[in-house]
Amino acid sequence: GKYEQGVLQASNDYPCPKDGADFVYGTAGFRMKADKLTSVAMTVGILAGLRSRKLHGQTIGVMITASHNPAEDNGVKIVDPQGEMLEQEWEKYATYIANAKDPQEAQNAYMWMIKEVRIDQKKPASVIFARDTRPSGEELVRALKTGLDATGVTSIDYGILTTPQLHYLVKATNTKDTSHPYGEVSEEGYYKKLATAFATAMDNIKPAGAVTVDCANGVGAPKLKEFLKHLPADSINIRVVNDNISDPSVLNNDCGADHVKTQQRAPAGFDGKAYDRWASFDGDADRIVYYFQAEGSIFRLLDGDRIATLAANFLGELVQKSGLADKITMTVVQTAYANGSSTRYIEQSLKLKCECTSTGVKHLHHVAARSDIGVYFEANGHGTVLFSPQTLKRIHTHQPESPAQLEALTTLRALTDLINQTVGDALSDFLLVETILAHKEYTVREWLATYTDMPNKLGKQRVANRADFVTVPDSAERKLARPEGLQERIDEIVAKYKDGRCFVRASGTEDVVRIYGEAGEVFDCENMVREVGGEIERRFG
Ligand code: NG1
Ligand code: ZN
Repeated sequence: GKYEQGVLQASNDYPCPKDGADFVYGTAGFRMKADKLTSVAMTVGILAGLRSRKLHGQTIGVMITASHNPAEDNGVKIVDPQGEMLEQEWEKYATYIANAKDPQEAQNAYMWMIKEVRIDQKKPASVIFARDTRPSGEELVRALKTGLDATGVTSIDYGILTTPQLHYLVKATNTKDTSHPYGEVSEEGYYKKLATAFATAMDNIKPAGAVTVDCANGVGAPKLKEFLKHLPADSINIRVVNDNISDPSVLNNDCGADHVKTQQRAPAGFDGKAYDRWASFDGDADRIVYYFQAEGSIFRLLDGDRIATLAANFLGELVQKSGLADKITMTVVQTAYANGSSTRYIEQSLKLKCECTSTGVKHLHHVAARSDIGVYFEANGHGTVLFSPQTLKRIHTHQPESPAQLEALTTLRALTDLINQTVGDALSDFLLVETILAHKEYTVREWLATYTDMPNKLGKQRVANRADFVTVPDSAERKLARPEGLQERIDEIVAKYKDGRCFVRASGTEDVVRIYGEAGEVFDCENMVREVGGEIERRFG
């Protein structure tokens, strides 16, 4: 073979830690304390190269980030050719190579992969990579590059980027010589695509007034500022806060989308007056939530459910006004954590189809990709809109029959470029929301008033073994199959509360089971979730 010697050498340079860390490629790739991750980054270089070779030299992406986690964490994640997440089948290969205990085992694992997946080592391999602002990223990039170089992979280091920017570049690279290039293959090209689309979508429309963006002191800050240079002055009245990327200790600290969503309160540095519009990105700028304070400092969150309903509503109107209503259907995809009122609003007011999937973006993305237009968001603010290739073609070839149809169609076309269709993208989603608010002349108050959230609570409970909590297949994790009898007990508790809904599942990212509940009254909701939590603690804690 060609590169076995290289694998041995690279694995010598970056040996697996002696304490035998059990690395697992999960929903967020590999993620942990950064100092444990060096050997893993090297093996990801090897694996990304194999993946590219297997796919006839198509370009694969590697992103180094730990998103909303603390600064001392980091992560490594592989991006497939169209900007999607790594195919599930390959997660176990990534796990397998990362856990090779010594150089010999690493070499064996590599050779096993070549045979198992039938990889032609003579095929070209191409990988592009980037990292967020975490200082540990530099060392991880060196390790990654060692794995790539050792196995003859052509690579490009894009330096510091947001996660969605790397996804964009992967797709742009792989489509550049096709009849439908996704965009110019550069960071600049990403800004130009968004800026042009935003300007078109906002043509003759008055911007929605001042907005403040909390960038979690992460990579979103410099990138948002860079993007703004591509917009004509006055096209948006924006202020960027929590933009300190020189002090790692402040990254995601008391700020950012995850903090705002989970704490249900404004970030550090919040100085908004009543009804001022604020948004928060997370640490790698793939999530966004909006919020404001009502009178009496009451905090109001406009989360992923709100962005999904806003987007679905507006896109539905545009499709109709363009004269495409009988040709294009739309689906909204949510998880069980979406507020029940948002689901009812989508089905009953917007009259759209709504589907529920398991937690995790890859599940939502997959279901959304089956529709003409698929709007998907997790409540935490990660999401986007997918247009099927056929729908894109329809939108671009449709002949408008009136000036009004042309106007709607022009906006709709611009939105297909404004929306990052590879992955949730805080910057792109931000521009989408700003566009919609401007068109609809909505203030945050009017946006919130589209429907009223059910009182809800997300609790968690430590248990002896969370793997004992198994959900019923195809239930979108809303029902437990095991432990035996627990679901029946939960149903009994829920039945006591008016309009109660409650489900329990094992977290994929924390050593807890999550308990989510909704009920007609705040008091009932609190009691119901507490009662279910108590039951679990008593029997399984
Ligand atoms: P888990 O820990 O499996 O519930 C959490 C979030 C998901 C998703 C993943 C990160 C909730 C209830 N769950 O999953 O939405 O963001 O982390 O991949 O917020
Ligand atoms: Zn993120």
